[in-house]
Amino acid sequence: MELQMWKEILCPYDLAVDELILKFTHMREEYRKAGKYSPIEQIDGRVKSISSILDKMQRKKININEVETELEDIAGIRITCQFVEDIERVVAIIKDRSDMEVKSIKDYVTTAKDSGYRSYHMIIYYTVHTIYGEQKIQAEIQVRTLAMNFWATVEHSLQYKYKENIPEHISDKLMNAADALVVLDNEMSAVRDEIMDAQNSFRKKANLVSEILTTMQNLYKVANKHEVIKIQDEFYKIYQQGNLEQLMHFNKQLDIIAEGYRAQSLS
Ligand code: 0O2
Repeated sequence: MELQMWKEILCPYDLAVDELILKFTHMREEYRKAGKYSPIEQIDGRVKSISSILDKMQRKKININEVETELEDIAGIRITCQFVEDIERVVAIIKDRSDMEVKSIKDYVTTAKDSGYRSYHMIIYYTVHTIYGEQKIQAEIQVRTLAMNFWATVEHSLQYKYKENIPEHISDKLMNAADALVVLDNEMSAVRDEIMDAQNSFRKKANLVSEILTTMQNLYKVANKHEVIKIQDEFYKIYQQGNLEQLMHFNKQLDIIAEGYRAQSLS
């Protein structure tokens, strides 16, 4: 097939990957802005390269006419989570969405592959709108923890070097590492609540400080400079004390002052 034809075939997959990355990234930001814990930590995506498509077609004996139906992972999204428990939350979110229809699932988290590989795979149908109209395509979403991702990334690069024949002493070590990562994931789950609490307070504080700074910036434009400097000094004092409750109280007081100036400017 000509290169130009490949580019045309792959164009809707490029769009799907861009859209899906944007949607999951936005989802993560929504959680964070609301001061909530996000089950999504990292999002990556790619359209399979033409050479990888050709390799897989050869390996799976797929005819060129059936490439889009038989190759389910031309568009690939990878969602990385901090904890194993987050994987099922992400899966539930995807199942619940009306713009992503789940076609099939492979749960290599409950049952790892023989290689030691662990990850949760979902094949979804996703509709994109191109200049030629709507197109329903397939995409693979891999959901895994940071630890599982570390292992898979390293092992994938070894597969690239050794093709199918990773030497036994290396695959033994990889199996040991895979077992160790299960232990690591379980240990991290045991302190999940602690870590989530710490991360939530950190984000809440960051959101609050950003809100306060925006209000102060607006006050600079309308309020008496001396008053703003006094408010600013007060803010630094409270910030240094590091007490979230006090910062929240300060933010409320600041809102009342800002509201006063707003009302004045309207009258
Ligand atoms: P790439 O380069 O990542 O795109 P299979 O028949 O097992 O080869 P299939 O039927 O497509 O693959 O489904 P499966 O098992 O769900 O695997 C899909 C993808 O999962 C693979 O895509 C890999 O990305 C990843 N994967 C599966 N098994 C392993 C493994 O043992 N180690 C690592 N590191 N990744 C794995 P591709 O097209 O094979 O590769």
